[in-house]
Amino acid sequence: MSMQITDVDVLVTSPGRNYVIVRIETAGGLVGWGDATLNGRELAVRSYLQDHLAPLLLGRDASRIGDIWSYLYKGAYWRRGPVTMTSISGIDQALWDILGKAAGMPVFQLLGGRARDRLMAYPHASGLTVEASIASVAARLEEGYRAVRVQAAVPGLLTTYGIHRGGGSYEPAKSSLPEEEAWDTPAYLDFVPKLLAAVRNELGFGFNLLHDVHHRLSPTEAGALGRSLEPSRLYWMEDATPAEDQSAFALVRAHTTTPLAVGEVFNSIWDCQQLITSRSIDYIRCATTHTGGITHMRRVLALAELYGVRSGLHGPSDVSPVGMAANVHLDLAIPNFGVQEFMGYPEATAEVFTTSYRLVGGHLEIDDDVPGLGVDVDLDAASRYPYDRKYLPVNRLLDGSVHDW
Ligand code: KDG
Ligand code: MG
Repeated sequence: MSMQITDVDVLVTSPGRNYVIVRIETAGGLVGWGDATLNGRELAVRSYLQDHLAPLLLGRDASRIGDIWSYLYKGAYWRRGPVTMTSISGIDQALWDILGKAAGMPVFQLLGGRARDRLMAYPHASGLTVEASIASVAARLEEGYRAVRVQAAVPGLLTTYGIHRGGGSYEPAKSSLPEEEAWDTPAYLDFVPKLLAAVRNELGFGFNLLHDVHHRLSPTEAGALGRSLEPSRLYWMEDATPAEDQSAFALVRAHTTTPLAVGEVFNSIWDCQQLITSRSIDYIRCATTHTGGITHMRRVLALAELYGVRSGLHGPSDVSPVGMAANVHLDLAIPNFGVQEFMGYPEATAEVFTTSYRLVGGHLEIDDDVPGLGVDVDLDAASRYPYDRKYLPVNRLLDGSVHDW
């Protein structure tokens, strides 16, 4: 069967939120799908793919995945960055999908086969009050989850990351121009230990509890917070300080035994190198979609394994079901799996995407007999949901200065 690439298409669709999807076709008639969604910057990725990568791929052998990866990465001269790496990721996922289909095997088999039967997933729980947040965690436990991330509205602030004011599910990129949120570090630092202690008081310690700081603190503040959260025995404290300052995490680490997770805004192994090799973190959280695809993520995860760092791959609604499938195949095959984030999707997403993985109770399971990534994309349904410009919010301190969001 000819593996020559004959077509590369990029589709931007918005069934409830925007997704950028790559479709690659070979002369032998195989079709591969990849996710290249970059929340709030979708059209930049589409252009990078359509205008700069597609012409380089036509006529190449789709099975030379590693070579194509290096050609696109090293050949650009301009390395790394979210737009470049998300674009390469979309191509890479589609090529693994094609290889699996050519072999008649799911991608996790090509990666070494199942290392576990199912994946522990964690969803989001939140509320406007401590009581509502506890109820939200309890509802998730009722659904069968063994790990839950909890956030709650900080008293005195009009908006808080992770909370939907009007009820319903939280979606951060919601307006056609960025909404501005207000942030007060002292109020947050005072409130969060009480929130997590209340959750443990009410619901006990028989499940994994996670919290996302979303890059808001200095290393000293984060160290102090981590220490005050120790009695609540978190599974992890996420993104405690802005992620690009790798050495900051050693400082946080020195002050607390609360496990640390970071990486959702990273896009290459170089972003994680120091964090992993200095053992400053416990969980690495890159998304396969933003970190160069399966080819690059498996290197990140292999490096992490060497230093006892486990996976907690990013799985918000802005990683499409295709990108989530790539996460799931990797999670299934690696030795150092920790947990998989699964935020869930807007309802209309299911009209466009079908997957061979599914949520059963609080775990992700995947079929053994569906080759490739096991995803399908309905192009007619996708065309009913055109691109809809949406931005993530911007954050300001109470004095008006821009702060990390
Ligand atoms: O696009 C931004 C979201 O992916 C991010 O806010 C979600 O922090 C997040 C998480 O942990 O899922
Ligand atoms: Mg996060």
